Amino acid sequence: MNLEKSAAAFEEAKKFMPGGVNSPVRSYSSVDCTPPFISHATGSRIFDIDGNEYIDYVGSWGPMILGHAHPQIVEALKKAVEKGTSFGAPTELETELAKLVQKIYPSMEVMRMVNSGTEATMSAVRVARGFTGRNKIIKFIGCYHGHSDSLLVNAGSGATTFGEPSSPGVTQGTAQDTISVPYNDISAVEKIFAQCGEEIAAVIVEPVAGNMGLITPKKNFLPGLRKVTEKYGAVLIFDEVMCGFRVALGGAQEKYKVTPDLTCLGKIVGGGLPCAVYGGRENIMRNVSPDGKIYQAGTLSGNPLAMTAGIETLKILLKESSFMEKISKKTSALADSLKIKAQLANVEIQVPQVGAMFSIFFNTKRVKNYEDAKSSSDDQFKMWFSEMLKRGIYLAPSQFETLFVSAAHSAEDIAKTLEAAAETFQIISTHFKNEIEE
Ligand code: HOZ
Repeated sequence: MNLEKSAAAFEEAKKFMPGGVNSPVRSYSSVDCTPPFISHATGSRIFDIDGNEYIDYVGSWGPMILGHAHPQIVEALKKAVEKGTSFGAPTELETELAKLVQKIYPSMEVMRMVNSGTEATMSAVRVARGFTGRNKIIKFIGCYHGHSDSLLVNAGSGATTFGEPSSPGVTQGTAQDTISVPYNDISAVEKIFAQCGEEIAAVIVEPVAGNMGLITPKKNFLPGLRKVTEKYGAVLIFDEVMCGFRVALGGAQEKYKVTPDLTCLGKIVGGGLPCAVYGGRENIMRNVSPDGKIYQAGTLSGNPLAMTAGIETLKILLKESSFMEKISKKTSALADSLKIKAQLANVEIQVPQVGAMFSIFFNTKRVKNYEDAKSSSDDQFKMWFSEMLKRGIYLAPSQFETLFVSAAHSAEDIAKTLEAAAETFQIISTHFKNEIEE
């Protein structure tokens, strides 16, 4: 695979941006590869400036559930762009998107549009603090809720990939109000509530964790969080930025039948444009300015292009009643086949999957939390990643991320992916066997 042009573009970019990128994981430094610089993408395929074509399982880190450049969305955006790109004033589009979101997420009685998942979670935490008059929050080790200070403590995703789960620059004063607990450990949460429950404003959780690889909630975990937060009057926040419209149309709250007080959505809700939403119980959300005193604002919030892409995406998702069932079946068949290919090559992997999300851990045991995820083999993953890339399969360059299947992935795409995986597992098997024998 030739990446000459990408390598040159990367060198040029490094002069102007830290690591040559605008989001750390894109630098590929964790996998010692040159990141392909992208020229365009369509359907399930993404193309780099060197002319390489890949089957894409990153999907812009989640939003592209319909595949890239979906014709209906492109058409709608073309029309919208001609009417102006930003007004900083109310439009009917915002209410139209809000109605669609509420139809799918009835718990979001009142909501606010923002521009990114980081903004949504940061604002939801502020609202929870303002509403309860309390300071402390509980988050889970390895969950990533964007890069606001309170939430960048024991965080997953790039923060873990680059070895800084608690970032320098977050003051001790801020960090001390964030209590971190192992994911899936309900008794640890109950113990903390028993110690200082009256000081806790909120519990924020990825109800299906996607930023330490994919980790599913144990049966008692989400109901347990609901119960304990209710008991102590704390706000339960579901960060469904990644798993919303992915594990079920109505996200984890629909799938696991646990209703949070506040929900954060992002990625798919903006159809690939910068957009996120936070919202929930009316009596909480009415405290947001100008109805209430909790301040949050944004020039580009409710931007007409983002609203348009979001509206078209949700309309398509709602139109076909079997959409989620089909995409989930496709993803689970892929996950099962990957396990079989690995077994045939004597490579031990775990492939957790829910809905249209899956990930691969080079681990002999089921991964239930951050500690388990961290015990996965980094060397095997690096080899897996680079060999798959050479074979035209575009994966996330870290085990602490999730992979996404779109409606555009065809049977041929899946077959090609499995063929590449079978060859790659064989290479891993031979390499690591030799390493042990040496
Ligand atoms: N850490 C983000 C996904 N979990 C990466 C986003 C990006 O690089 O675009």
